[in-house]
Amino acid sequence: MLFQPDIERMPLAQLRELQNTRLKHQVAYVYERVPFYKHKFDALGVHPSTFRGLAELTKLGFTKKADFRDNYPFGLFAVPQPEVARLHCSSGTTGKATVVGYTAQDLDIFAEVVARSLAVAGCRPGMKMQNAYGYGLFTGGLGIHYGAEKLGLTVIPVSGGGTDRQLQLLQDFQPEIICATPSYAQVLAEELHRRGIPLDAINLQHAVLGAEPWTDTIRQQVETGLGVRATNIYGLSEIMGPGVAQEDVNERGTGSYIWEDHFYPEIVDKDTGEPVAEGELGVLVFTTLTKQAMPILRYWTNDITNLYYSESRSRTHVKMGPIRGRADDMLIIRGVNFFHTQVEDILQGLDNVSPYYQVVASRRGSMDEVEVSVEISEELMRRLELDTLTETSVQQHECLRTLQGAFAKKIKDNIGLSMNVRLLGFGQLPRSEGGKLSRVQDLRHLA
Ligand code: ADP
Ligand code: K
Repeated sequence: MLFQPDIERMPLAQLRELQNTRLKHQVAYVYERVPFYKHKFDALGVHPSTFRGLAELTKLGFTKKADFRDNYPFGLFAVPQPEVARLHCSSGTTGKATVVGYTAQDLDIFAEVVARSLAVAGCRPGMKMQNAYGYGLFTGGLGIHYGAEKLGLTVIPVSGGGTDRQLQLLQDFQPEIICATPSYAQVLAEELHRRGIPLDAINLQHAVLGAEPWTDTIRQQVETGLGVRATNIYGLSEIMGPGVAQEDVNERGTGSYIWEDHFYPEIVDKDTGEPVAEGELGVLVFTTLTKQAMPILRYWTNDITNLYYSESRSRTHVKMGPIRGRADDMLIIRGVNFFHTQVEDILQGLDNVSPYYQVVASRRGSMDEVEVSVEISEELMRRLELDTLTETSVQQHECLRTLQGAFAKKIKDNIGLSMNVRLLGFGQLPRSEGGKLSRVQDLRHLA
């Protein structure tokens, strides 16, 4: 099902024309209304009367997180406050939260791209959706909510957390869809199993997961644990919120469509800011094409991914690969760059481990060290008759030492770094409490 077939299947040439017209308009609009952009464009020698559109996009420089901070709270707004229908904040995962605003038209478009995304995820009018994204200043809850209503779903606005109630509602209301962060969907899958609730006591078919990086390791756990097909939804407050990009339920694993008619994406080199070749990894940069309250030109998201026009696609829009992590989450260990999602990826190929892990970087003397903690599976705990797992139990069981060695070797082979592997018992690592979960700790500045 296509929510907006004419847009979703628009021939690329026509899409480019539409983007070009919208971009020129957006540039003229911010030049007139937002002093930040006027000063910036004056300094860069860009003027709306001569700006040629997409061909000159890179002339516009970048907008960065610091620009939001410097203009806190409303300095980047392009409309007078009475025309702002709603305010949201980014969740502030990295530093001070940024404020974003929407006109009534922005909110309509927000709902439209979310509705489009949910349809791509396999949701159909008439289905029930349990929305376990946090409601409030975070764009996730309300963003999904209005898009779901627009598509014609019955929304259950439970918000994040409260696992007992979540599981109860899944059984009582029989929703076909759950929306959550991937780390919270893991918790729901795990708890369902732990409490012995059989899969046929619930009716889920689809899980729409986003707001943090995740890999196929989690997809597999959630899909089996909840009996769903799990797809990726991506977005960020500065640009809109969830619904900037969405993975197709029938094209899982091949990337997520970016809704290019509203959000123009680029990938640039994280050090030079220069555009990279199609398919190469780099920093994702977005330009809004239709925003009224807070248009943002060339926003440096800090998210690392790649863009490509995939062979297998039912829509014309570009796809982005999974977010590998944020540029500022990337650990540089003894000169080697790596993201925690690479560790997550490796877990999938290993037996007897759970999909829970944590990465801690520290410094001993002048040496960087990384410790990866991973939980062994519940099943293996049972087989070895262990309640908890300690260093001694690892020494006592040869199979645990083998597992530890195999994991360390896979890390070394795949990432190119030696890391200390610590095995933990099932349930010993922190779980999501309903929102985003941090899986990396960098303690090197403490040394
Ligand atoms: P914050 O940056 O404070 O977390 P937001 O709530 O706006 O604020 O979150 C947007 C960010 O969340 C993105 O820039 C990205 O880093 C992350 N994110 C959102 N969706 C996904 C996704 N599907 N996969 C990976 N990361 C995601
Ligand atoms: K953000």
